[in-house]
Amino acid sequence: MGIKKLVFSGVQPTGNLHLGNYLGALKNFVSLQKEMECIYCVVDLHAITVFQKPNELRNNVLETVAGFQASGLDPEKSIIFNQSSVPGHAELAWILNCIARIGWLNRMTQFKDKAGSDKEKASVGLYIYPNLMAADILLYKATHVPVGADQKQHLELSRDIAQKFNKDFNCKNFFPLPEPLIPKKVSRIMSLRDGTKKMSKSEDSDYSRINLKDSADEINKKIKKAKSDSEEIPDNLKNLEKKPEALNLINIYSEISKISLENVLNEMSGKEYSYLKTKLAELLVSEITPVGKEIKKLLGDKSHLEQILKKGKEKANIIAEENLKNIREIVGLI
Ligand code: AQP
Repeated sequence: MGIKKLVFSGVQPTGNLHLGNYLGALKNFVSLQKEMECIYCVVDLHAITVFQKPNELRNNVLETVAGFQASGLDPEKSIIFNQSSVPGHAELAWILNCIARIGWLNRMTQFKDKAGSDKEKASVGLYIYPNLMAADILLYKATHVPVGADQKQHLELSRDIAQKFNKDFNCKNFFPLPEPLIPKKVSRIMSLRDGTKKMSKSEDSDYSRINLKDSADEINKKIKKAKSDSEEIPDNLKNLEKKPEALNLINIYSEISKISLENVLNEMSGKEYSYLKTKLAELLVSEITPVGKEIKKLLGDKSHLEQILKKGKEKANIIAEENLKNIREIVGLI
């Protein structure tokens, strides 16, 4: 009998969901929900690895659930819940802290990026964040994990941890090795201000990202101000290699319009970037503003969002407890 396919992924409730989350993760979540059993988690324990104001955190959890639903996730089809409501995540994370090696964590580039220059001052939680992520996935024995390219390294670590656990405890195939599902074309949406950095919720400048809740006016302004290039749009991708901001805008246009990169260049080469920006802003307004309006509408009924979390928690906890029972036994915990 083959392994049962199960999808797991998480989103941090750290602020406004943006175009990177939408194209890199949420759209993928929605299409997978049609094919497989899916578990989508608002990862609040990950969020607190960096200080969060308690009231903002509570609101952001609900807002993330609203973002899930507004993007097309159906709580009747997918399990939607918040991480801290299922205690098994923290318990398994501890066990996996004892499996993962310090050398493995030292190689994680996201810690280096997020901790900045003074690593001594970063929280211990931020350092062991990838072990908690492995626990999130392995707690459900998930086989597929839709993520943006920024999470590829963490996924590889989750596979290493699963493999070492299976080997150390002589329980071959107990944990399946989770496969990353990374969108091929838009694996990484970059900042509108600096094309070498990914679009991110925690970036200071709001002009660096398109938020799902942005109005048509804000989207138009942000795209108009986005960094591009003073030369004309070229006719081949090679000429965009050293122009990450311009490439990013073209990539986003290609993804949303569903026109291949080559055809976008065929259509636009020789034109100024203002031409692309006008068309891109139009597309973004028609794709993103309905999602934003739906998020705002859903936030008007918080009890509905809390109810989604409550039902999701109950379903998730059943799977988690069943797996944890076996994990405790394998490890020798009474
Ligand atoms: N710029 C991006 N391009 C493509 N995919 C992205 N994702 C995030 N940013 C981009 C994907 O969205 C999912 C949820 O990410 P997250 O919010 O849990 O954490 P993150 O990757 O740390 O996102 P941010 O916006 O950068 O949050 P902060 O600023 O709080 O750290 C993941 O699948 C991620 O790959």
